[in-house]
Amino acid sequence: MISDDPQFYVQGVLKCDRRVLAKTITLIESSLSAHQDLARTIIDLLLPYTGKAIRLGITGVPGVGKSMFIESLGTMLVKKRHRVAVLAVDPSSQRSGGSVLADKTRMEKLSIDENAFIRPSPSGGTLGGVARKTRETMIVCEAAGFDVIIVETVGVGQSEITVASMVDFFLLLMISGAGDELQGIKKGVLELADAVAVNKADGDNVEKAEMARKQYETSLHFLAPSSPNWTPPVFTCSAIEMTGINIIWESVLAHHEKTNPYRRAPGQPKKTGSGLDVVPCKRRLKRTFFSKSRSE
Ligand SMILES: Nc1nc2c(ncn2[C@@H]2O[C@H](COP(=O)(O)OP(=O)(O)OP(=O)(O)O)[C@@H](O)[C@H]2O)c(=O)[nH]1
Ligand SMILES: [Mg+2]
Repeated sequence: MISDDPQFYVQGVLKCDRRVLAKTITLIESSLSAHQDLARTIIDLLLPYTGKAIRLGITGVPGVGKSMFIESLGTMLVKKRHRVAVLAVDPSSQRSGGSVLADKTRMEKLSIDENAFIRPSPSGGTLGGVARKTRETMIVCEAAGFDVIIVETVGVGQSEITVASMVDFFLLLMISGAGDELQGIKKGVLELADAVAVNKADGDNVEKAEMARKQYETSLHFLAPSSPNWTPPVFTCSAIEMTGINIIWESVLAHHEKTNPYRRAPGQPKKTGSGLDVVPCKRRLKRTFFSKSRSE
């Protein structure tokens, strides 16, 4: 049963009632115009409760280990008392039902953690449509109190650029032993990255991963940095062995400090007397958000 009372959803989301949270996202993903109108009203009412989360985008070619990396990072973060929401952007996918389960099994620990929430890609649709749904779903998750939102995107074409524009930090995962062409990574994507991590640095692969790390460091040196006060670092990590994950998270936090000096660390209480005019800022954000949604 779909209720048509926006307050039913708003109050449920604010209490982080998972059933209501899932229903709200279903409304956002619905193509019925009545559902979309209701979703828009709900988002409008939830917007004042957002702005506290760190949004992290993760990209890389299929099989590079994005889901496994998110499983490792996510379980580490919930141990640090963060609340983690994981969303996926894959406009090429028609997945629903069964493959939801497939994605969840790759995040076995995270999917059963009460401080985590995993939502697979909305099935089908254009990239613009999927991006709008993802942007709105991020807002709902933030309002529900998730302070780290991780978006997994498949490394094909335009979707990285779209996701990079929606997140605070964009991490590119690579593997060693495959040339850039093989990994389908264009120079443009490397330019968008706030950090690069060579995954699967385990077993016999440790040395090769370190060599690849150095190569990417050199390549990045010749590119214009994404921000004047941030040089993208290059790491090695193993999602399976959970090594190198913490240092990447520290880099996310360092980037957050440097590029958002007025923002709080995720989940931290509001500082009082900061002198910042929050309300006009939110209004501006809201305007930008809706003008973007409409143009898609
Ligand atoms: N050795 C090793 N294997 C890994 C590591 N991370 C992932 N894998 C393996 O790589 C394969 C793909 O991992 P996924 O996490 O599903 O990769 P993905 O990038 O999410 O793939 P798509 O969602 O299909 O794009 C799986 O068989 C994993 O077990 C790692 O750190 N080391
Ligand atoms: Mg995956």
